[in-house]
Amino acid sequence: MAGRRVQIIGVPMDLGQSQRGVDLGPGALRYAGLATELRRLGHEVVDAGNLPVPVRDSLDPADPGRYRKAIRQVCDMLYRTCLQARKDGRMPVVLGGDHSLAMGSVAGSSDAGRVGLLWIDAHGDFNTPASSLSGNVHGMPLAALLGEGDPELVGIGGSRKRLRAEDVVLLGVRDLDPAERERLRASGICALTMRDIDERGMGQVMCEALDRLAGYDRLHVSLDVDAIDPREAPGVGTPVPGGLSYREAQLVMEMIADTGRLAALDIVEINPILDDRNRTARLAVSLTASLFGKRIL
Ligand code: 6HN
Ligand code: MN
Ligand code: MN
Ligand code: MN
Repeated sequence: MAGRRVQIIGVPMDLGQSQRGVDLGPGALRYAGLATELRRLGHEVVDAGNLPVPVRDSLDPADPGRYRKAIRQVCDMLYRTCLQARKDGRMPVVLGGDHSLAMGSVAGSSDAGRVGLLWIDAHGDFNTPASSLSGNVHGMPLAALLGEGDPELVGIGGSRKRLRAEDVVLLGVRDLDPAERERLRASGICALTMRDIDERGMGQVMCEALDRLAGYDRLHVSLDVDAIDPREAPGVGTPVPGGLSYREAQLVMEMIADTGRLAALDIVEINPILDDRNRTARLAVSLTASLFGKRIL
């Protein structure tokens, strides 16, 4: 997949969760050499800088809405930015920031026509305010994209249901809240869990994921870095043991690259404050390189 035109969009947003530091993710990914690596692979890269995101300390910490209004505004802005990037012939690569930003980026992808969504995450992000134990919005974006939950979040980028259950594959799941788990089971979403990967191997599971998404010309990949095992990726706010190994994660990216159908990428939930000398961001850059066509041989 040589010669893609890419637009990097930073979204330094930490409003969707409680652990501070994920707003520093875009810088960490840039310092780890994301643009350089993509250019080395023959892609043309424009870095659009960061979207203006309210600093959390400037907002009311007692906000009963958990910053939903501000998150909504940022996501609406990201939605429009992604649409414009596509109009300019560029593929959006969105640097988070917490995963709530995907309500904007995926809405942008789905506006351009049918899109298959591969949500790579230790979590389901399928809570609604009613099912969530934490109240944190970063546990809700996938539900909102399917039209469920707080109308403020469901309406991002205009008020329609963005995706159907069959448009989505979840990969790497291993930590669901009790009510979220029931919601996910009832939804009909294809969730490929760590157990599936243990039993059948990553190669087989990725074949199944790509089979499910075979009817889509465009794939949106939303990579929550906590999908990867915390031994490899310690710089995340919600680490869960038992995640993807280094090679499993690379294979996921390599197999998506082979489809030639990548349409957009989010890289979210990197927390540089919790990281070990930017190791997690460097891993994310290496995975992005595989996704953009870097091959072993
Ligand atoms: N993420 N299920 C938990 C919650 O608070 O709703 C964790 C969500 C994590 C979200 O990592 O993007
Ligand atoms: Mn997530
Ligand atoms: Mn997660
Ligand atoms: Mn949890």
